[in-house]
Order: sequence, then C-alpha cells, then structure tokens
Amino acid sequence: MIPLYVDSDCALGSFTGDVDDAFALAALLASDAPLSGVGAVFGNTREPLARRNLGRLLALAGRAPQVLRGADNRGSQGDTPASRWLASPGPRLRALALGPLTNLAAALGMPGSRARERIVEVIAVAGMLGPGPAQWDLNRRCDPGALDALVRSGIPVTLVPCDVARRLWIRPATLRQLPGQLGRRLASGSRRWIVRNALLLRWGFPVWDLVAAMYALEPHAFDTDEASDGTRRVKGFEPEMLWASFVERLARSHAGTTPPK
Ligand SMILES: [Ca+2]
Repeated sequence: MIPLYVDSDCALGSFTGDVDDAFALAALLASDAPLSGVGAVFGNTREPLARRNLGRLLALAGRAPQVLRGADNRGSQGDTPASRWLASPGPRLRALALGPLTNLAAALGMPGSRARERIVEVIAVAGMLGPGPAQWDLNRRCDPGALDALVRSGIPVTLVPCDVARRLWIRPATLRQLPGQLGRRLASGSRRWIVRNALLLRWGFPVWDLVAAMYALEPHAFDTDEASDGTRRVKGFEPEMLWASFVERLARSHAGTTPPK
C-alpha cells in the first residue's frame, strides 16, 4: 500500500468542534496503515489545537506524535511546514484530506513544487451528491478555491460527498462498546458532542471522516462513479458493514493483531 498523508482538523480533545476526524485516524492507526505524515489544518478547530489533538492520538497508539503545522486560515496558505513538506521531493503518497484542502492546494502552488509527482491520489471529504444544507460541506466552505485547485491539478481526486458520508450515523450506546484504548478515547472525547447534539434534539452524530478513512483502507466496499469534472465520487456504502469493519479493526489492534492490508 502506498503510504498515506493525513491532513486533519481534529477537534476531539478541544472544547468545541466535530469529533469525527479522530475516528478516521483511529481506523488508520488500528489498521497499522503506513503513514508517511500527518498535518494539521484549521476547520473544526484552530490549527494549533488540531495539531495538539492529533499528536495525542498518535501517542496513544504508540506512534511518534509529530504532526506538521499547517494553515490556520485560508489566507495563510502558501508557506507552512505541511505545505513545504508536501511540495518537497520524496516518496509517493496518497493524501487523505479530512479538513479544508488549504495545505494541499498551497503545496501545489509553491515554486518548484513536486506535489504533483508525489501525490498519486487525493481522497477528500467535500462536496455534495445531491441537495442539502450548505453547512454540511464545511471543508469546501472553509476554502472554496483549494478544492478547485486540486481538481484542476490533474491529480486523481476521490470525493466523499458530505451527504453520503452523513449516512454513517452512530448512537451513544454504540460508542460505549468500542474496544481498546483508542476506542475508550473516542467514546470519552465524543461525550460533549453527544450532549451538544442532544440539545439540538439529535440522538448521536454522523462520523463523516471515518467514511473517507475506510475508503482509503477498503475502496472495494464502496460504490463510486466519475463526475463530469473528472473526480471520482463515492455514491454509496453499507453503513452497518463499514462500522462493523471499523470496530473489528479496533478489536484486532487491541488484541495485538491487525487485519491484512
Ligand atoms: Ca474533519
């Protein structure tokens, strides 16, 4: 498997913001997926908080907690350690964009950038398959030009549309059954999000970014098509099967084994 670079606005560990990024990272860590790098970006939370939260999750899984500093707003694109690293010569990678695409677009635009050669695929949680509230598509809203730049770059882009990702909706009781240290951290870190949603009369929450991480691990489990702009789009998946596979990965990791890559 070509190593993954993960760009994330992880808010599990912050006082506000959606907690779904942490589920995506946990899926990758529990699967022992090769990670070439992890970068932080603004979105669900401030970039420094995303970087801290990501570092803590990596450390909990026994990985080096080094996380590249990325953009803290769309205007800061152009020169961050994350964008410089992506633009520098290096081994090929697949980029999993769980937040606004600012770091990736900035890397493409840097003078002498090697990002086009390095990045063989971008998987991003962005866009909509059908009609829906604009607020669902947070990653695109935070930096509308960044996704356009990636689509124009010629790098193969797979979008996990927000209205499709939203179909993976979990309930509080399900969270309490998650195995292992990572599972317990996900459950405890999600409590404030469950309370927040309950106040909005929602029971549970969608785990948008986990869908993209599972696509990176198990692309055969998803229905896709090609859009007119050349991007591949995830059209469907079986939420119960996907969640079961995620829990199994956590359980196997907890038991000291990982499923085959
Ligand atoms: Ca995210």
